[in-house]
Amino acid sequence: MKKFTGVALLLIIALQSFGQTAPKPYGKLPTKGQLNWQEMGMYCIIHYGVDVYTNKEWGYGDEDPKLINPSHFSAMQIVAAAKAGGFKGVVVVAKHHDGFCIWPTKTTEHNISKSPYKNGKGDMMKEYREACDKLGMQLGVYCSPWDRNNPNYGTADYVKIYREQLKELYTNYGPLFISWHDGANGGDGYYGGKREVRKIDRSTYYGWDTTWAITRKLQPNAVIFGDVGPDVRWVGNEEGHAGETCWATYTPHAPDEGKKPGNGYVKDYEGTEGTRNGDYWMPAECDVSLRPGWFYHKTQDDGVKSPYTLLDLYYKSVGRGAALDLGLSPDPKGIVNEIDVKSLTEFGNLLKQTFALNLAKGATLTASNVRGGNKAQFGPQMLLDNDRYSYWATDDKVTTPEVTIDLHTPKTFNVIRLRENIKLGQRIEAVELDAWMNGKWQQIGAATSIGGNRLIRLTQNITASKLRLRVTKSPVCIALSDFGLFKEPVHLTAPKIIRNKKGEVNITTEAPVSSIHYTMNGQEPTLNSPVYKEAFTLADGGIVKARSFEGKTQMSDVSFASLGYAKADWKVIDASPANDGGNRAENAIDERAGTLYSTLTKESATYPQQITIDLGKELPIRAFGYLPRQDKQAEGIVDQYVFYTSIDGKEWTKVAAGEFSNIKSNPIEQPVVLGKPVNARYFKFESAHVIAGNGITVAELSVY
Ligand code: FUL
Repeated sequence: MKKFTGVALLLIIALQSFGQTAPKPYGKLPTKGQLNWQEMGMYCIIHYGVDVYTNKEWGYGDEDPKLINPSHFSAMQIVAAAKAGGFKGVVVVAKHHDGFCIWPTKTTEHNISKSPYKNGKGDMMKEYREACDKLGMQLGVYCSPWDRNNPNYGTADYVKIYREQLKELYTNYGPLFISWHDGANGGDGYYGGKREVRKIDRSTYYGWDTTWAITRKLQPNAVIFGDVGPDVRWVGNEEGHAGETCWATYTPHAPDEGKKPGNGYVKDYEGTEGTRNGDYWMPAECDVSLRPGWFYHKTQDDGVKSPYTLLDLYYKSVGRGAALDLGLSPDPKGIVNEIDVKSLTEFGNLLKQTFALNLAKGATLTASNVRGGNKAQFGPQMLLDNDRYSYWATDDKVTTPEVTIDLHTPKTFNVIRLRENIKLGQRIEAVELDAWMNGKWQQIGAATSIGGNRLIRLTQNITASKLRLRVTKSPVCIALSDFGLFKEPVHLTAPKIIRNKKGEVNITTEAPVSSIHYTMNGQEPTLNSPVYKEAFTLADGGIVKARSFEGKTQMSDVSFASLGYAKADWKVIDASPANDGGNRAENAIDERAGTLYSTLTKESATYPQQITIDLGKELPIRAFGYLPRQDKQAEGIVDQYVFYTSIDGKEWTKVAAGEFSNIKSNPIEQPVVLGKPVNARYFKFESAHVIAGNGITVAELSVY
């Protein structure tokens, strides 16, 4: 009997301290594929295809496969560029909206075998597979659902073709970590020569459930990305940032009440924050391009994001529990341009320098509560091992515990990292962080929605030897797996370049620096370049590059502005009536991106609508620029345009017409380069089509 009680007692103790007492999971939980995706944190999406040679963002579908003849295509070089940036994988655009397939598919003739590349024997997907294997990178695929080439697009036959394409990609190029499904659809296209608009029901046409079942079967460990997931959701912008609060759970909603949401048919702005206690574990992916556009355009060589801009995006995506999906754009030669490689490599180095050393290593941690008193399994020292799934847990009733971190000696840091063991769900809603400074606790930071990864980046360096983390809101007991302290290398922020309506260029910095140097010949500013002392006039426009310096050794990233003609003497001489919200036509030429010319009305509008401008004198014109509204609204954004010019304001010549591709998701300035330069004193911007609403909106028009 005695023996029996002893064994039972031991058993009870054992059960209490191990396994059995682990907290109950909370809410929706990630799958194996989603855990892998979370651990990756960042990957690149590669856009290379016919658009590189036609200088478009969305090909029409009538492009000649013979355009694909790159002299130096190298999947190794491209994947290595991503790796140098610290990225863990690549998503390859195997087919974009233009329908051209970069693998020898059996589903359509419109593929690489019809191109001169390797005499029609090429297979770029295979080359990416091999490069990823050699470099230890993961591979994913993007195959555009919208296909502007396929004659069957819009019918059930096309959906079968699309699924066949996915099957080929899944079968021949796995293992894949992601299958990426785009929601974009502009309607019109070549469609086998019909050149017409084809409308689909975005809620039902693709039969997503059936398509996803194919992914599950052939690539069970891949996550499926789309506006509606189901594994990873679109964050709702192409700027690369998630919400300050960002939940891993999400319930997508259709724009129209009672309808089923689908890719391209969702209230996409809701993806930025996600849904607390949403119906699905569906964390956000932040896709953003290294360049202004997704495809390579020579004219955008100056627009490559700098290492510190990328670092900022890293904090706003990966640092908010989302993933960073950075667009790389191989050039016409078929490789990532050296400007891009330089920025990627420097960004990768910045990440390494920042995160190599966890300054909290070796600290003594004291928690206000440890689950079941079982320090060996649930104690706070679990925060400092490198295991994302070992964790500090509290008793069921304790939801707002705190832990002090004694660093023993003063440490200087500006980044704090927190992670939950997401195998038990996303639990914590808010935390606050204090440092022991000048004899008392002082709050230095706070965060909401912790999840798989949360980085708090302080605007100042803090030096302290004792810290305290307080969980201030959680519906259940906590399961926190990581506490990190890091310090970014010292850096100067790049100056801002702004031109006013008078044509004066101002270059400013957030804080004083010892000097700002600038160039106007396209070259990188050095200490030998002219020093910026005061505003200067740049009537004819040009490229201004600036950089701040502290002493002789420390320098910032280069900032850059491509400016058109100054607008001091410009006048609006005619325009479709502005609405009564004060959105006058003059706002389109006031050099302020934040003000709007708008003709939006509640009633239906009549098109075309236009704005006509007098430049004050005759000027040679190479290109126009249309900057859409920058306030995240879609109403009135023009996606089909015509530009006219005139010498005398009476006789007009149509000099350009076309489509602003992808302007909804990526509302940057749209360049319209003329076939050949023209001389004119007047120009007219006309539109007969907008992406939403009745009427047009213009943030700014420029002439280059
Ligand atoms: C968008 C597309 O329309 C763009 O062209 C690009 O491929 C981007 C990644 O997704 O929705």
